[in-house]
Amino acid sequence: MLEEVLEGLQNKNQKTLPSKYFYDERGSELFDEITELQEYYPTRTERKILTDKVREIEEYLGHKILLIEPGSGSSSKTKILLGNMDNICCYIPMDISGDYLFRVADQLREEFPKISIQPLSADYTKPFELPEINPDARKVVFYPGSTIGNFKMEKVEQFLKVIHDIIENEGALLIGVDLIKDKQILELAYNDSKNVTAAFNKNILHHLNRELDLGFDPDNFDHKSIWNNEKSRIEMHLFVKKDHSITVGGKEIHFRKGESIHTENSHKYSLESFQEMVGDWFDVKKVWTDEKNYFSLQYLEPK
Ligand code: AVJ
Repeated sequence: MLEEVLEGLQNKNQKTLPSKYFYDERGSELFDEITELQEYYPTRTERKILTDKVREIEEYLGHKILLIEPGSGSSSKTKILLGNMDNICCYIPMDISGDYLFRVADQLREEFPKISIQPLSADYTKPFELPEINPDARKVVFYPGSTIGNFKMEKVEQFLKVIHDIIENEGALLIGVDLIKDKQILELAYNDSKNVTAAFNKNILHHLNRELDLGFDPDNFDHKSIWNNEKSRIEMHLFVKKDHSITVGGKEIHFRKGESIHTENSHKYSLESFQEMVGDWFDVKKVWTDEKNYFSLQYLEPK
């Protein structure tokens, strides 16, 4: 962790921090709050697509499904599928944090007694193995939230390869993909009026202070998210308000007034650019969108 943080902060042109460090307990709470904000359209829109299209989704997925969800968290969107489809025999929620995962799994067993719930505590960004349950069921990976948009290009490829291997020839991938739209709508979704996203962004500093005993003063930074049109992504930054320094692993890091720490990328796609990105591994077989074309849920089969 120290090494990664130091590497990002020693970057000459643009300081960075790994976005995975947003998510301590407070960070997860703040993210949940973000998903309920008026300006943050993705969660609401994806849930509506799932609810409205569940009959069609059921048809595409086939009759005996083993549903696998990398990074399942509270499984809140998955409940829409589990509760409304009759063809899911088993569900494998996956997360790095085991405690929370097993607690959620117990709740799911109570809520969906007919579905076999088999949590798997693993890092899905690296190759992993599934427990050998129901070999005749069709393996379908569910990856909502447009989380794929947070990955760097190498990580996208790695992820697609891992999923392609896991589902085998007969499986499928059901994935949430956020779409390009007006810059103003995008920027508001990541610069909300209640400053919840600002607190979420600054929480990375609190988290690192605690874990690595660093001396970040979050008040020395301003949150701002910017649409980068060339790279088709929202970038979250923490802008330095005044010159100051902190010590990280014995090294002094200087922050110049006006520079920023780049903390997250959230890529947005057109239907074409997404198809092209996954094209070496998957065929897009069906796309569902909302009426404003803000968000899409896509059904992919392996090549
Ligand atoms: C976790 C990928 C769904 O990129 O929209 C929300 C993270 N960051 N607001 C996104 C996030 C700031 C979010 N995802």
